[in-house]
Amino acid sequence: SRPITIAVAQMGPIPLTQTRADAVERLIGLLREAAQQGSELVLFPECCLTAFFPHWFIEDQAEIDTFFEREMPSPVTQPLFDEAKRLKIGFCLGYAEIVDEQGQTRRYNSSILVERDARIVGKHRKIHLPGHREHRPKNPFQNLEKRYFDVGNLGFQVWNAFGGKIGMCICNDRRWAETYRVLGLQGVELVLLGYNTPLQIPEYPELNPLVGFHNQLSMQAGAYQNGTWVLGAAKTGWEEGVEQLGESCVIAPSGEIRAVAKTNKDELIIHTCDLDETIPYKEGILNFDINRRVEYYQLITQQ
Ligand code: ING
Repeated sequence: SRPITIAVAQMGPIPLTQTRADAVERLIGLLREAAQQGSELVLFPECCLTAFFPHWFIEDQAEIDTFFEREMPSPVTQPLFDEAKRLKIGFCLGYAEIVDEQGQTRRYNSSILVERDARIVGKHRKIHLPGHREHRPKNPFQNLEKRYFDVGNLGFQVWNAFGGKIGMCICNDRRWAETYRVLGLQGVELVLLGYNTPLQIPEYPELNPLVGFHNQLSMQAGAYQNGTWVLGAAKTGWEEGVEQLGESCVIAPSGEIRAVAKTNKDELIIHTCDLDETIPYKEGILNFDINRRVEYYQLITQQ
């Protein structure tokens, strides 16, 4: 068996009044508690340094840019890296990234994978940006990720880290079968993701009662169909007038839900994931080499 003990660190709301330093303090608290309980890796949510700003229409680009990190680590986030290194614990951190690429300013919804020596060993930039580009003033809140972020340009990658093959995706990525399959084709054994998921879907309120079900369904299907662990960390609770789903969870390669968060606040779920639980699926029923019939799948990659 190849056990890895992971802490899924669910976070309650980050109000606009909370500074990045406040948020980092909370992250360090969760990290310390996770280390105390023997975790090697802590999974933090999507955009875990600030309020989830795509929920509001902001006119001024300079104001929008106040939610982004120009460097990682930066002086305000360095204490998290230092404490993690001292405790010999790795982490996965979601944040809004602003970067100059070939002379162009680019803005991504990003996450990094940091090993136990504080080295950044992987980065993902969210590819499936949900919501809408234009302001919808009639909606109780917005989802302007298409307006504020560029589509990620790093693909879906898998890294050799923590003794296994680790992949990342972010929030809406988890709803797309292709996300898990592209990771699965690279042998992923454990997918780390964070999410900010409102409990209301303004355009389709009849789906509101299913938000929790669809969250679990998406991750359970991805896990089973690709023989991988899938761990999801929520930013939950009432954040600036938007109530968000909690139910952070640990999903096994069998598709079973092994652990779910109980509260809508900061909460740790500690779970030891045996990466060898992937074997019966990867070698057997979901063995891509002997069972997959790619000659019939072309439509999937066409517009
Ligand atoms: N949020 C939501 C998510 O994909 C959403 C958007 C909510 C889409 C509910 C569909 C239904 O979980 C982010 N940040 O992607």
